[in-house]
Amino acid sequence: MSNTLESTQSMEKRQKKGAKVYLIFAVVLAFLVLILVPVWFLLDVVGGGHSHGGMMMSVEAFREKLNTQQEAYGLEDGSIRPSSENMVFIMAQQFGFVPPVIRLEQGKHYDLAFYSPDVLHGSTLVDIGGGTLNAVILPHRMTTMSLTPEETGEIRLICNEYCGLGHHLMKGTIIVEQERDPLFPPNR
Ligand SMILES: [Cu+2]
Repeated sequence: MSNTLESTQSMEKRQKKGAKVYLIFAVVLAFLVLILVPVWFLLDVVGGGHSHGGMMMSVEAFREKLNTQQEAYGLEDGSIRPSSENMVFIMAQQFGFVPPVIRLEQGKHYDLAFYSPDVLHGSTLVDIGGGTLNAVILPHRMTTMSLTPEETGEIRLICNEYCGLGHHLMKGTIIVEQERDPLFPPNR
């Protein structure tokens, strides 16, 4: 009788010990994940799309790039028609994208460089070939995203990271224009 009692007690002890080991393991694992998530973000393991995050830049330096781009490719309607040979600079800020309308050429490869001068934003290109492209836009860092639009039409650009009261207003448009005849470039 006392023997059975003893073995039951030691079994309970063992079970408790086992539970403790599990608990410690779980806590350690939770900590590891907690620490690794920001590291993954920086290494671009999570976040999706073909995006590259991380190049630090001052707001002034990025504005300078925007101005140069506007002078070279700005159109009267406020949109830009950039060359695929240069990086396309886009400011993601509270609460909009600058420039708000970007004209790209069908079939050309573009590198879009997003930059946030204020808080964390996320840029999502909706409806490209039935999918979406996402990038996390960290403040004061330039994040690039590659895109080769195959179909003409409009691609919506929205913010996917709550960034304040006007978050839902944060929208832009990419207009994919027909492939151009290199001998007859469009009027600027
Ligand atoms: Cu936002």
